[in-house]
Amino acid sequence: MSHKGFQTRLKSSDNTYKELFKRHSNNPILTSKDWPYAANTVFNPAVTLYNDKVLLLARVEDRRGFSHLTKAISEDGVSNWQIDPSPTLEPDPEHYPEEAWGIEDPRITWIEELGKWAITYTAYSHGGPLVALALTKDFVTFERLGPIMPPEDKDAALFPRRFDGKWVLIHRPIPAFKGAGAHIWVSSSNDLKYWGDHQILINARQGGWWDANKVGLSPQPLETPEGWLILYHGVRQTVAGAIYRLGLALLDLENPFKVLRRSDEWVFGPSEPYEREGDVDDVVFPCGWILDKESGIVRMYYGGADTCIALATANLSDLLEYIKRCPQPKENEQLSTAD
Ligand code: M1P
Repeated sequence: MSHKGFQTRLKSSDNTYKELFKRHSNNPILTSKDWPYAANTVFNPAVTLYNDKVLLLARVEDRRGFSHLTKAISEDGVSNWQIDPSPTLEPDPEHYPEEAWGIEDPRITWIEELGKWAITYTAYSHGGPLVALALTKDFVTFERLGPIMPPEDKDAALFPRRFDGKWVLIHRPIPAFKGAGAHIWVSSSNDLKYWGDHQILINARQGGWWDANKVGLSPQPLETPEGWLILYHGVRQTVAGAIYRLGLALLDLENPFKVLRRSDEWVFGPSEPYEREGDVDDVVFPCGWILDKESGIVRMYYGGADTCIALATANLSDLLEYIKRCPQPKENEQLSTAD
């Protein structure tokens, strides 16, 4: 580790790691026990503000192992959740065969130009997981645009506006070529349906790195005065299984194909019992975050161990101060796996 790398480490004055995110004391804030109907697990929720309330669109897994999406709304984003009494968005394999084994891991982006929310989600079937898109005005009725990326591809979210006239999508394909690594890609489109200009945005590192071999976007990109803040997961394989942790990156505000900064360290990882033990141990997996503009507090909603929903908060100013001290990726580093 270079001296420069050492300076960007998250350290407190007592020589322990400084935590940017603080877990809520009520965690886990939602489990299957809170659900109005039988569910195996509730996890990996997308989040947006809806009528000034916090709206979660949770992944709900049934005892077949198939998932659907159900919304939960709360004034304070912590308690008194009004949960739909039945699935809000269900797989529809008759019309959308790519959803035969369920729909998973949504991300929500408000699109001002359309006056609609865009929901990107993983549709799962015999063909493998792929990225699908639906639009909604009310989280009651949904307009499906169907598959927008072929398998295997997931962990996708849209930017809320066009860049040079084009929509931009972040996503994570898995290459058929073993050993190539699963990287985060970025693509653009004129119409939200047909995508091109594909390129690697954030590469999975190699070897001993916490984010070696497989990374994926976590929540939707967050617009800040310094650039688009990106929270992504890195998957470390160990003899005891995988560990899902989170890192930060910053993209250029007017050109989201350009990475300005990327953290060397993870900034959040499984440590509490509800993150360490569940259907899949050692997983923290956010699919949404929201910024309270008045207080500058970012609320990150995440799945714990593929079993429950938890909340952690951070000051946007701390996140930006940290990421601005992180290394600037070298020219062409996005295409290189030499790390
Ligand atoms: O089990 C951990 C996560 O595994 C998958 O994520 P990814 O393909 O990005 O590694 C998803 O199934 C996700 O839902 C799950 O939380």
